[in-house]
Amino acid sequence: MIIWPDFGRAVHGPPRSLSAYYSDRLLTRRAAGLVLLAGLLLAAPASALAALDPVLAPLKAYLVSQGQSPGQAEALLGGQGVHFEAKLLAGMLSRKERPRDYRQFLLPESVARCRRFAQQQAPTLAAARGKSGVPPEVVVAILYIESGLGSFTGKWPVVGVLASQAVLDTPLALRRLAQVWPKKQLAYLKSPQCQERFAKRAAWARGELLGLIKIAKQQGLSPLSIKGSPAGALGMPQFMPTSLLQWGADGNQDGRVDLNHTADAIFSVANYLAAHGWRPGLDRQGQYQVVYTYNHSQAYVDTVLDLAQKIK
Ligand SMILES: [Ca+2]
Repeated sequence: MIIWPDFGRAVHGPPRSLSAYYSDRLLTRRAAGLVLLAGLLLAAPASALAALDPVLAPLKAYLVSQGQSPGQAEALLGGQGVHFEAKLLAGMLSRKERPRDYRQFLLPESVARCRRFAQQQAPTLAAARGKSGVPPEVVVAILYIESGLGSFTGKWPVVGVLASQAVLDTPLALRRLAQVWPKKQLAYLKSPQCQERFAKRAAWARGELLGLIKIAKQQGLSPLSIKGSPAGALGMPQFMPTSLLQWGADGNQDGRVDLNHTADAIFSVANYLAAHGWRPGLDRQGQYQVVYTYNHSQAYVDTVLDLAQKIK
């Protein structure tokens, strides 16, 4: 579930309200935000911000406003490997998302791999079906397309990629982005459409960053240890953090949801689909509508349902 608010994919829950810390020329409360932001930066001890990438520094005040201690916020944003991912973002955001080629997922070897997985995990898949009504082949098809059944869950530090997206509505981030942005598309970077898109994405990413912090706390992990996709999606089903919090399920009943664990991943996908309307006996159109909530792509949904049919 790679959730891109600006590409029309699923966003779960309403956009988070923007903090005044982030008000800048992209938003309406421009002057007040800049003054407040400048004040916050000046008020912080110079040494405290030394380890922080200056582009990410505004997030510290936001995290503190959301209940983190200054020390926690600093440790997080100044953590190893955490910096503004200008090149990654320029690559992701400077062009329209290209339609993905889904044909590979329907090749005979893909189907064979899914069938082997379905056999190996038959008891877990059956238990998940018993609880949710979602058939094994649909769960397996989604896990295969999302992460190759766990082979590609992403190696990006999720704090860094979410924090980078969370400051997309600040002037400093835009300046850094402009340095690596394709020259032919610089006019777009400065356009109101782009600024509106970035403001939405930043608000979304701040919510996901808070979600990630919550997950880490629940699981007794450092948020800095969590790896995921370039957008911040996690584990075999590629849930965003807030989706994990809302629909993650503890399949192996060890008291925590670990989406890199097969049983938890299976139960979480089944739980998500059931919560979004999957019922036994749904026709193809009904199934389509449910899977579409997972990823707003026609090609994606068709491939999930076609692959499921072949696995069966
Ligand atoms: Ca578990």
